[in-house]
Amino acid sequence: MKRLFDEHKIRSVTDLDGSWLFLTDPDRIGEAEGWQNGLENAKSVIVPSVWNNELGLLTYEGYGWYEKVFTTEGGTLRFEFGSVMTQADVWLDGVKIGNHYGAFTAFYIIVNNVSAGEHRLTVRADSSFDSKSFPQRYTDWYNYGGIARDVSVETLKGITILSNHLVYDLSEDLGTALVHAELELYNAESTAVESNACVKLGDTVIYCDKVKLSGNEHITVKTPVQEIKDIKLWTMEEPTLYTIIASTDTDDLIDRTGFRKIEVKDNDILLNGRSIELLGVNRHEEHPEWGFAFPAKLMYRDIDLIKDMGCNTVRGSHYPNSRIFMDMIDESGLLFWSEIPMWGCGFGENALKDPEVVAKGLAMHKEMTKQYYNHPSIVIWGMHNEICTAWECAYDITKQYYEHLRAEGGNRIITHASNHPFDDICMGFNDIICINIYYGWYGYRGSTGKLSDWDEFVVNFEKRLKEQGWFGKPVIMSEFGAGALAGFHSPFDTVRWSEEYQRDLLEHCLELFHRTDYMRGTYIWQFCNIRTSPSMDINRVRYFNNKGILDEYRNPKAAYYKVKELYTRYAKEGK
Ligand code: ADA
Repeated sequence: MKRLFDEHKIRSVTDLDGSWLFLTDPDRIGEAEGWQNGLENAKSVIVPSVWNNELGLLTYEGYGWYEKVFTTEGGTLRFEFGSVMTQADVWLDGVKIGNHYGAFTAFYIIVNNVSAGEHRLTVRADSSFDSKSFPQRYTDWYNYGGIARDVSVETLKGITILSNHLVYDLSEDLGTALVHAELELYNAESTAVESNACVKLGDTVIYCDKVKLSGNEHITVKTPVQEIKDIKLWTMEEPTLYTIIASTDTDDLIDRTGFRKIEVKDNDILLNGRSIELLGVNRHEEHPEWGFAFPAKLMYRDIDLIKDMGCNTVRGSHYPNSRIFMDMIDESGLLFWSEIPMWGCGFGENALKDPEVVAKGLAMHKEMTKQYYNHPSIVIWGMHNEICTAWECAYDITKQYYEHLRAEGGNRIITHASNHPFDDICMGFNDIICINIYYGWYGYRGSTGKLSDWDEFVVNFEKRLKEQGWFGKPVIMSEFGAGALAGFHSPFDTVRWSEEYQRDLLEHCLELFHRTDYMRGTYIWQFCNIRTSPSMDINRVRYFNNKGILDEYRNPKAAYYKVKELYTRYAKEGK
């Protein structure tokens, strides 16, 4: 299930989820031996899934081959893959048709002149790392491999719609919107075609005109600006969504959007003109049984738990989440932070100075903004997380990514999550300043390991903000927390790994950040425990990151109830 609604009523779509053949290729001999012409001695697996949950394959890293036979009426086909981890090579009937890098965004491949009948689709997923990988090998989540989100094949006819952004600008009183669409059109025929192209927003036609494209031509149409009155806003309490239907004589694309305004003004974050305090958690789209092939039913459960805790926002750490989850978030009224998997000190200086790596990150940002543009719940774009932002090379990257997100990312706040509060040189770009730091858990130079380190931090960081001229930008504590082993209790408040220590640390932090005027929000690390990479070594008991306020099966720890009490109170009293 790709979305919560049908994206097409005219275009014919065949779901390719379900049973596929699967074979590992640890010696990387498959292509030379012609596996793209048919897999032998393969087993049957269910797609979407990750292979690490198959018996004996938990730690398998490298090539995994998948094959599916399907039937088509023929013509121009568009194959869409929601997520292949991390690199995909794709063949149709033994002929290579495409390649994609990046685990967390969708990609598609168009093939013309396919004959009617049965065909074989082969995918080789590669989960291995090299010096240019995103993320790099050293990372604090599990490196799953496989086809983790849905696959489909569609038949394209005549002039078709590849993407559609609904761009809008709200009036001062937020009651009227100036809207236009950016429609990406493709002629699936090899000869010229003329067609009507229309865009409807709810019941209102905002564009309808004749378009003519030459054979296989690909264009983007920016439609004229229209004024829409009596806008019903997307708010946290009433997240009103509008359906956007783009259509031609032979094709369509359906999506949803919502009208809302997010802005930063005088040390404040405003949603639809109202000051908000971000009360959030970081969440990985991960479960020990399913890895990154996260079931839709459980997504709803996570959202219920997040809302029950009193949160009004989630950070999709550390990569674009599935579109269906974003549909649910749009409906929930939660605000969302979306980012790319540019994670941490895994990206050393060599990687950050490598133009290929930088370009890969930019390509990921481009895919994220293109695919997620219409989701109203996404109010924050995250450029990167905990790379060494004290370095000049990080400054250049940040500038490049910021410029792209500003130009292409719609009405969103742009930031990065920094663990360099005292020597970061990139914060000047950001609309809000976001800090990840773990006093009371990790030992930092100069820290005493006590919770009072936090109080000193708040004072010292304010000094730095003033020195740099950044004071006045809202500050968000984007990560802080402590590990707790579910079920381990201690009456002594200093015993690490106990549920009580985690609860008390979070209480200390939340109370301090809530009463600190220059701070405007918190994202606790983290919603629930996650399986992590063996590269984290003994730092991670059970090879899990245990800082969840729920365990990995979503059972609450003591901190859950404390967070719920505090977030509920903060929402009532305001900042
Ligand atoms: C970092 C990182 C998280 C997680 C966390 C931790 O801040 O961004 O992904 O690894 O540290 O638990 O140490």
